[in-house]
Amino acid sequence: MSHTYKDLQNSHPCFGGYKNNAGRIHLPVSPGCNIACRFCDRAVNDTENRPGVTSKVITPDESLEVIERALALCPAIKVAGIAGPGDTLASDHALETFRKIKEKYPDLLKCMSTNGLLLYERADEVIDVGIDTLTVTVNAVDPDIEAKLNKYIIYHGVRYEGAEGTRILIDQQIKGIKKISAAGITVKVNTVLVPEINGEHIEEIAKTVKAAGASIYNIIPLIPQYELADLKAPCCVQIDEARTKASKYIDVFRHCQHCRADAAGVPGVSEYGEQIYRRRINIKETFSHG
Ligand code: CLF
Ligand code: SF4
Repeated sequence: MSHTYKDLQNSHPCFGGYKNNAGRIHLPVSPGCNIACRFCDRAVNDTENRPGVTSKVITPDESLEVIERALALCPAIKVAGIAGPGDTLASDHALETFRKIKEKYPDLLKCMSTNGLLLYERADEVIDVGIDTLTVTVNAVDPDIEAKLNKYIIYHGVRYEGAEGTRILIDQQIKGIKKISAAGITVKVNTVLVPEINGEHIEEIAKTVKAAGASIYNIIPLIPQYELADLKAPCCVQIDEARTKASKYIDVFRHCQHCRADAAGVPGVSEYGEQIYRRRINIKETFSHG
């Protein structure tokens, strides 16, 4: 059964349901990534509190134990999300985890977040598994702009640098969004706002992803680090302006809490990640979008 965008507004914290205090648990099962965002610092530690940051990857079976603990502590959790630390489609761990969740916790909404490089070719698997909500991070729809945000991609074992890679990435993202939304799955698009790079491009992204079938759009401020460490994070006024521009074309989500990849609880209200995951160790790893 697919959930309409309207239903989700009552049950999913990131699709408008924040008013209903619905919670989510993130399961950090996905290691490794197949693209190289210029703002993604792969050397992170457990004192950081950023999107996608998590201390360790867990197995699909461990996820079920984690969900059990999480539901005992926070019955408001209605959504099981996978948003990192790497890309959810770069390995099979996320889809395998969702298959297990479907069996054991059929009432939890299954929410997946991806960079979209493999979305089109893996769309049938995503649909079969019964993903309820899918988020694709689209930071530009122009390969030259995206090349300022992304250094290279690894696609079918080949490394493509700069605009050669971002052309493939954008093409796969848009085709993937079309296929997934045509199957009745509600799609959200996230964009990391980097005013100097994609600030003037937001309307174009909003328009393009809406036309492809996305229902809701979430603009996330850059956390300046790695190659983009010298840029400034957008201020509240810049974020608000970007959201207002985008809202001419698509519904805009304004309550993002920049969750870690192992967050648990009601975003902005309660946080149980520390208790549920028990140990957040200090290791080098990748991180992803939230
Ligand atoms: Fe998680 Fe993301 Fe699903 Fe939400 S978070 S995978 S869509 S269940 Fe939500 Fe957190 Fe913002 Fe993400 S507040 S970072 S938008
Ligand atoms: Fe990959 Fe996400 Fe990092 Fe980008 S931000 S390189 S998609 S893990």
